[in-house]
Amino acid sequence: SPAFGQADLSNCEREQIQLAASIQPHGAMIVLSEPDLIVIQASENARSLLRLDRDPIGARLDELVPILAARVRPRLKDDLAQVPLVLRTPVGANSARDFDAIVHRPPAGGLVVELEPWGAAVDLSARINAALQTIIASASLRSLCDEAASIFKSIVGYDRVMVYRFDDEGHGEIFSEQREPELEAYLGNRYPDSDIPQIARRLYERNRIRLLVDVDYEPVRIHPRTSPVTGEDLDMSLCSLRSMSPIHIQYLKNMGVGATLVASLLVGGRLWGLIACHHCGPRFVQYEIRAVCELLAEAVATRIAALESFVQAQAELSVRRLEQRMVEAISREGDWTSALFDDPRTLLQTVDAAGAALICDGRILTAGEVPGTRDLREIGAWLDTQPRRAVMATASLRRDEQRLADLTPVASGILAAPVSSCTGEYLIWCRPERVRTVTWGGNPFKPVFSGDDPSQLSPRRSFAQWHQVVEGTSDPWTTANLATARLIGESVADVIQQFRSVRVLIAQ
Ligand code: BLA
Repeated sequence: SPAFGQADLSNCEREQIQLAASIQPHGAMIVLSEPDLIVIQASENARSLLRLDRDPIGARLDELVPILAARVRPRLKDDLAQVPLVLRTPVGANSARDFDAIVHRPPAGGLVVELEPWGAAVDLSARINAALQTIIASASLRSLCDEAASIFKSIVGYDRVMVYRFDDEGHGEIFSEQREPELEAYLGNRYPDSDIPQIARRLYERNRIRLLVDVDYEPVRIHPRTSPVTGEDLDMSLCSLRSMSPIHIQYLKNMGVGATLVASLLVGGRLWGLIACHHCGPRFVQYEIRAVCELLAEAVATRIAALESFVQAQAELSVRRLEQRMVEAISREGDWTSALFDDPRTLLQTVDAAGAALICDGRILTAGEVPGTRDLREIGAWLDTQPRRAVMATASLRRDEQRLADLTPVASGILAAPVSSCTGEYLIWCRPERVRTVTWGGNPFKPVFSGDDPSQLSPRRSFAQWHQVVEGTSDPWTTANLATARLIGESVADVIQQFRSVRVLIAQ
């Protein structure tokens, strides 16, 4: 894998971003051996930024910054592997200046102390309270994410705040946005999964908030580069001052962004999305406020989980009602399919499909946007050739069956449930190709740049890239969609079986 800063666009997804070996210059870092607290590594700006009276390497913390040593020592038995300890400490000759000392212990050992300028005390308790109330009261994902963007904008004051949401394949969408009016809107734009490498995503699951103070910074090296104790590069996964990937920085520069603050949204242990704040010029946010952002992001993520499970519970309830309507229809000796198709909202909305069709008893019934009858029979015949499951799904029918490529505009995505043991009998849902459903101010297909030089990375270009990646696919079917489709399929299969046995009885 390419070392930090050595990646190009051909291998940037493997860049070892946690081994940055450098920091951003607004703070300084020292690494201490334990338990004697001797400085074994330091950022090259430590002496000047902290106004130390000697070179820190090899010095005892007790002599270098006695007050910090006195505060850190009693906490050495704490578990500092996941959650850092934060101590506001005067540092420097004659205690020149207050710093936030952010202390944690990376897996290989050694104690990392990051020192950041300490801003004036702020009392955010009233705002936090109000924000939490708003988050908890949000009744839909839409209002929750819109509120989250406003809350973050008012607390951190960046020029643009976006809620960036991932789909099941890792592609991203700007789901909510608050911005200064003079900025171009990104709302609704979508970006390929490759814009945020897997290594970065794993890192963001552990380190929930990242600050980039000034895209034009000169990284400050850590010296010596490898730890004399472990012989390894420092694992900077949990460092606040970690220098960021030059490729990503180039991307931000191309976008005209000066500074970023990004919080992770973890739902059910998965990176659901990001709250990304962008500022046009440099911007620093002190630790205390970042901690508030982390807390609020956690509250937003918890609310997302609750709303998603509520939506799923609602879907299950509507399927139960649907089942009841079908059973009633049979007992009235009417046509049970009317329960499905007279008002097809349950059928379509519970799985977010644009169209649905039932192929059964030699008939085809449809709702919404579906291919023609003959094409539907072709789909049924193709499904017969596939491994039989309670639900079968594809987001790209064209990729799975070239012969059905013409159906892409209406039925890129197919979700199907067998409704009887007979061949060719299915309940089928369709989704259109998703490229059609997104817009960009201007023509996304117009080549903006070509070549694979990071200096040309831009949101517009990566939006166009996204189009190439997802061409011929629908929005992916989610686990929840599959679960709901399975329930509906099973209900319909039950009803068909009952109906057929009733017919057999009547015929006898
Ligand atoms: C990281 N790329 C990121 C992050 C975002 C984006 C949001 C996370 C930054 C953070 O959490 O601090 C992408 N940002 C966007 C997009 C928009 C935006 C799409 O504002 C649109 C409005 N980036 C590329 C390519 C590569 C790449 C092609 O576009 C190489 C594969 C790499 N992106 C890359 C790396 C990181 C990143 C290495 C990690 C940065 C770090 O944490 O050091």
